[in-house]
Amino acid sequence: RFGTSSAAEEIISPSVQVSYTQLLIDGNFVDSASGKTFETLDPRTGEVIAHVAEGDAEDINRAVKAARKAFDEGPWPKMTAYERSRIMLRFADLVEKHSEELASLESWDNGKPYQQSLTAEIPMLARLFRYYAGWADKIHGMTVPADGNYHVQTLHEPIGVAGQIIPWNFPLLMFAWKVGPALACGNTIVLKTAEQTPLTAFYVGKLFLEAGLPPGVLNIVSGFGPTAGASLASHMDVDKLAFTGSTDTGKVILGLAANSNLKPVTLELGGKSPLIVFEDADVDKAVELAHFALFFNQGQCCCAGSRTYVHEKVYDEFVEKSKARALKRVVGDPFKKGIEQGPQIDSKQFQKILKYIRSGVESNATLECGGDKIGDKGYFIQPTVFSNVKDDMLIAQDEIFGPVQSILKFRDVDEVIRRANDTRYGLAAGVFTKNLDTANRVSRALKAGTVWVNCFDVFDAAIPFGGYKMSGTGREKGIYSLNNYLQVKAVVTALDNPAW
Ligand code: TXE
Repeated sequence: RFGTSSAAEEIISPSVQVSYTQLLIDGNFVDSASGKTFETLDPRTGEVIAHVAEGDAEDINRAVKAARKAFDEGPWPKMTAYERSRIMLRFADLVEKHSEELASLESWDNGKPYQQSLTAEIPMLARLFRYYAGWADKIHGMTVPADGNYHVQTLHEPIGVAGQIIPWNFPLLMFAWKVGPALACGNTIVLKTAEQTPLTAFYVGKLFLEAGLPPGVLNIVSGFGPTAGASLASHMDVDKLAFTGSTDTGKVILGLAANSNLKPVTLELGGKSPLIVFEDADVDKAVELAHFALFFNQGQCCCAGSRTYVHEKVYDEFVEKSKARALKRVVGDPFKKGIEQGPQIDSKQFQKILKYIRSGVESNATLECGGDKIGDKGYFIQPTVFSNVKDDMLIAQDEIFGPVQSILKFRDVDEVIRRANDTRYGLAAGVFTKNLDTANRVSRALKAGTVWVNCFDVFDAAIPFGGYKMSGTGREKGIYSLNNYLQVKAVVTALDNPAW
C-alpha cells in the first residue's frame, strides 16, 4: 500500500528549471578551472538532473583568494553592522519571494517531500537569516576590571575567511546554519556543497548577489570531498572551518586542519539518539512523535530518534501501534500531494540501509513491518520497524540514516539512563513522561547536546544544537554560534593618571 493514497496522485510543485550549475567565485558564476563537471541525480529515478561544475584544489584556491580579498580590502568587514544586517534581511525577503522554485529544486535534488521543503525548510531558511541579521549590530565586547592602572577592553572581531563543508540531508538549512552567523559577524566564506545536492546553494548564492552582497563575500564551490573538501580543510589561508557530516570524515577534517594551519574547527557529526518512553506517557502521542523522530526526512537526520526505549509495561501496545503507524506511512514521489516519505538520497545510502536491515533480521530482532526496497526505480525503502532489539545489535549501535525504527525494552530509570548513554554518540535525546521529576532527572543525566521532553525535532534559530562525545564539537544556531566566528582581542591601555 506504499504510496497508493488517492490524494497522492496530484502533482503539486510548479515546474522549475536548473539555472545555475557553475561555481560562484568573486561574484561571478564560472566553470571549474579544469572544465570538468559531474552529474547530480534525481533520487526518484537515478536519472541525471544536470551537469554541475566540479571544483577541485585550484577552484578552492581561487575562491579563498576572492574571500581573502573581500575580507582584507573590504567592503564586508568594513561595512557597518547595520548595512550587513540589511543585506541579510533583503536576502530573507528574496527567499520568500522565490520559495516555490527553491522548494522544488531542493526536493528534486534531494528527494524530500515538496510540501516539507515549502512549509518547513524554506521558512526556516528565511527565519534563520532574519535571526542572525538581528545579531549583526549587537555583537559587543567588554570592559575588564584588571589590576593596575589600565583601561582594558575586549574587541570581538570576525575571524576572517571561513571554510564551510555541508552535507546533503538538509542542503538549504545547513547552508543557513553555517552562512548566517559567519556573515553576521563580518567574515567572508568559501562553502563547499555536498556532491549529491549542489543545486539550491547556487540559487541562493544568486539571491544573495541580488540582495547586495559584495563580490567575494560568499563563494560557493561544488565538488567532491577528497578533492575540493580536503583542499578547503587543509588550506593555509582559511581561518576557520565548520563541517557537518559523518564522524569518520569529521576525524579526517580535524587532521587536515591540525596539519595545516591549526584553524579552529566546529564539527556536527553522526548520532544514535535515544528516545525514552516511560510507562506514564501518553502512548498514542509518544507513538506518533517517536514515528516522526525516526522517519522524518526519510530517516536522514543526524538527530533521528533511532533507539526507541519503551517501558516494559507499555511495550507491546507501543510496538503494535508503531507498526500500524509505519504501515500507514505514505511513500512515493515527493512531488505528489499527501506524500510523507520520498526516496533515499542515493544508491550508496540505499544499499547501506538495506544492509543494516539484513543485519537486524540476522541478529534476530523481530521485523514487525517493512524490510525491503520499493519498486525498481530510484531509492525508495519501506518504512521498517524492528522490535526486540538488543543494545549490542549493530542496528542499535550504528547510525543507519534511513527509515528503520528500533524499539528496545527497559524496566527502570537507572537502567535506561545507563543504556541510553552507552554509545559513542551524544547528539540528541527524547524523554516522554508526565512526571516532572523523571523528566528533570533524566534530562540532566543524559549526555546529549539536546534533550527534547514530550516533543522531538523542535528547531528554532535561537536554540543551540551540537553534540557531546563523537557527535561533534561546538554549537550551531542561537547566540552560541557567534563564538565560532569571532576572535577576541584584549586591548590594554596604560592610563596616565594614577587611579582615583
Ligand atoms: O558523509 P560525508 P556521506 C552520516 C550518515 C551517512 C554517512 C555517510 O550516517 O550515512 O554519514 O554519508 C564532504 N575532506 N551523515 O558519505 O563523507 C562531502 O563531500 C573534506 C551524517 O555523505 O561525511 C560532503 O560535502 N570533505 C550527517 C560532506 O563532507 C569531505 C549528514 C559530508 O560527507 C571529505 C550526512 C574529505 N576527505 C551524513 N570527504 C549529519 N551529521 O547530519 C567527504 N567530504
